[in-house]
Amino acid sequence: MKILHTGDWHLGHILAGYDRTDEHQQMLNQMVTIVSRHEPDVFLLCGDVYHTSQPSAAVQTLFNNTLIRLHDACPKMTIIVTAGNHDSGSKHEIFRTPWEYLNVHMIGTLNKDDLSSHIICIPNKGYVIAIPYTHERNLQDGLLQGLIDEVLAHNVDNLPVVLSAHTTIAGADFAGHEKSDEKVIGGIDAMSVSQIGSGYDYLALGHIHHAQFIHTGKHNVRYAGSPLPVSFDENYEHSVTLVEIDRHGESPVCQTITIDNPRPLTTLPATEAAPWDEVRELLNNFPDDLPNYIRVNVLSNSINPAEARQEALQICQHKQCRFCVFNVVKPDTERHEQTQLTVQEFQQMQPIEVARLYAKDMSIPFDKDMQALFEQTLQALTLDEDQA
Ligand SMILES: [Mn+2]
Repeated sequence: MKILHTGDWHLGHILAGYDRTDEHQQMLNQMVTIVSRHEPDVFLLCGDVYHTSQPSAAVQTLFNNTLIRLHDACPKMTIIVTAGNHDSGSKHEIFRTPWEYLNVHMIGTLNKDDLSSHIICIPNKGYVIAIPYTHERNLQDGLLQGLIDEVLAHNVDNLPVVLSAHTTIAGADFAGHEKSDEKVIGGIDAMSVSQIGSGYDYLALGHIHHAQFIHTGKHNVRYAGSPLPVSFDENYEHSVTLVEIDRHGESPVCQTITIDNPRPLTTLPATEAAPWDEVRELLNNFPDDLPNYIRVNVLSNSINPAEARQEALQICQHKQCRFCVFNVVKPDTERHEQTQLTVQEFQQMQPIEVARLYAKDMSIPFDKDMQALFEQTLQALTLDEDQA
């Protein structure tokens, strides 16, 4: 069985106010080309089709037209699309029945009343157990193992068994994702790969945007990653994965196919932040004809970000690039000099003193107007408290 494993398309994503439809269109064209060239048995899209649960009509049309093009590029191919945490699971299934006429399976929500509906049999090729995003607790009580066992009981021909899920697996490289700690990524609690169960030949994952294998001793648990970067911190190569499995019990053979990004996300400088004079120079020297998105990291404790940002926008005005983010990074020494207080000291301070210290640490001017505003707010709050 040959599977094209992808996920996290995030169609409809707007980056710093810029519409990304053109890039998405070019990425989707590449998908169609890859399908015509490799003719997979299964096209597996593991969640986060859209960036929001309310994609525009135009974005939904773009996706639906793409499904038709993928089908036409390889009519014998089974297309499986699960919903991710960014998608609306119920909307994902609205046209589930008509799509089945084109061998497209739209799996949006976990159907606990009919779990077998998640098993998709690809005649003479293999099985795919397609699980959409669902709260992690739903996956931790042996539910997946039950489904795997059900497939194995029927799999008399020893065909390959693939499981797909949209979740956070502990031990993955989460670079590029916002995290509250090492356990919760993009709002999904991490689970260990052993909690998923065993007996599958390949676990196709969505949610983490960095393409990677999860270390299990075997190369059979993988995030395909997103085909295009969604944030500036996803500064790694983006691709899809072509997976081939001969028979149940045999190791999958994986090949990554790079997706070209017509508008790369570029951070200036590429590594450490630098003073504005240097960054301005980099921006001035940035080639006029490159359409990249730009983020700058400026090292400073005194800069006026509004003014400097305006200057950056002016420099970019006559270039093809799209200026996005002006990020001010404080020098290390400054950051370390931040005020440290004991709990006792803190409790003895007046609110205005705390505010003054905070403003100093954050390099926010705390002038007479700000002081007056603070006193006013404090008074209003104290009044509220008294009334309550
Ligand atoms: Mn995603």
